[in-house]
Amino acid sequence: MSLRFLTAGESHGRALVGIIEGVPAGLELDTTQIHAQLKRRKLGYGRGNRQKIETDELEILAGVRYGLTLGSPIALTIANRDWSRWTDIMASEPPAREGRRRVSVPRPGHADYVGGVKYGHDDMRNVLERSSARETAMRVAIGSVARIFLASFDITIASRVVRVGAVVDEAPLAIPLGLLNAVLDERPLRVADEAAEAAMIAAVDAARDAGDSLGGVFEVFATNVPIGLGSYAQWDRRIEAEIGRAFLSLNAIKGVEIGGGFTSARVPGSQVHDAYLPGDEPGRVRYASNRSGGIDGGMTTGEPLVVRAAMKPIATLMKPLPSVDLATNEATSAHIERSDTCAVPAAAVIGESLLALVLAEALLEKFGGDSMREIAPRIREWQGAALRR
Ligand code: EPS
Repeated sequence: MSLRFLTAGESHGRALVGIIEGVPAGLELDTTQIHAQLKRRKLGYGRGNRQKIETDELEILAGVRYGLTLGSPIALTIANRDWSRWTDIMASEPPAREGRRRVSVPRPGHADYVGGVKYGHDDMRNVLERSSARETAMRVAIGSVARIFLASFDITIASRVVRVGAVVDEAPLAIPLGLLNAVLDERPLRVADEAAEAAMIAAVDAARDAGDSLGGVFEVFATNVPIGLGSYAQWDRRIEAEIGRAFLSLNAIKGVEIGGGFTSARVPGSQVHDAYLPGDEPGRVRYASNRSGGIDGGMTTGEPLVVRAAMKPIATLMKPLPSVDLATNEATSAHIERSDTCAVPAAAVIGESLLALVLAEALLEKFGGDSMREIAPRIREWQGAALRR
């Protein structure tokens, strides 16, 4: 494992904390680029009020000196501004008075009930504080370090939303991948087709009015990815396995597709596999299509990576489902926490960071090295060879 990271922190605790280990020395890193990604995570029509409270101020506590990584673990924190209103409820020391904001009625679809059983928590706030999607702010911060590493090699990542609830954007993507984020960061739901986005906005409004929530589907793209990342040689080195794991680790994700995904299961091979055309030099080919989503046989092909993920609707419903008060075993309505109606655009932005972490790990695994000075020439030489195809 060339690159690994951990996060810590509860949604209304003092702060989120993250450590990323394995970043090569000599990478230019400043908080401006990371803040820009954290800001993008907060966007999206249907996001809850927490996004208005938090400013996601990031601090680098270790691993960087004079704007350059040292090769040692990079430690990051993001303070929770909401903490100032939760200091007694989320205090690490024993409280003067117990019981405020205690949760004994689990929200169907969230971690509350199963987490309470697993860890022996009678107060399920001990579960929901960590299972909250607030944690994804730190995963975006850490993923942004990986993204900055990839950008050194012109590998870029973008995303779009293709479904919210029953409404789908089925129009062919007309925006070049290199412009996608610049255009869609300005859109309420990150949707390329504006007519479809208007229908999605109406669906979000209807869900909010009904005290309900909506999920959807988003796509994440990576371009200029070198050929040959991952491997067919061992099950756990197939890069689509790492991508699937990364995306399924994100709150509320219930499905992941690479390229044609489930469509590939419905059509014959002659309409799935990407034919080869003569390349610009012996030994290399050009692809007639990219239905593989940039991955064949466990390895990147050099074509754009295309990952699609399905997000279930947010579990907190303002018109709650039936649940049980586990303190009295009486049937009642589920607990309500402040929440979003729809967070699919946020999940798309978070997915960009998750893909960046997988690709950074795969690059370091193939090209090795402790410093940018050592690694960069190898990667650029490989990219040059691939581009000459
Ligand atoms: C979120 C933070 C949370 C929620 C939401 C998204 O903050 P709070 O609980 O204080 O409102 O708003 O989390 C969920 C929808 C969830 O199910 O966990 C965030 O930062 O993305």
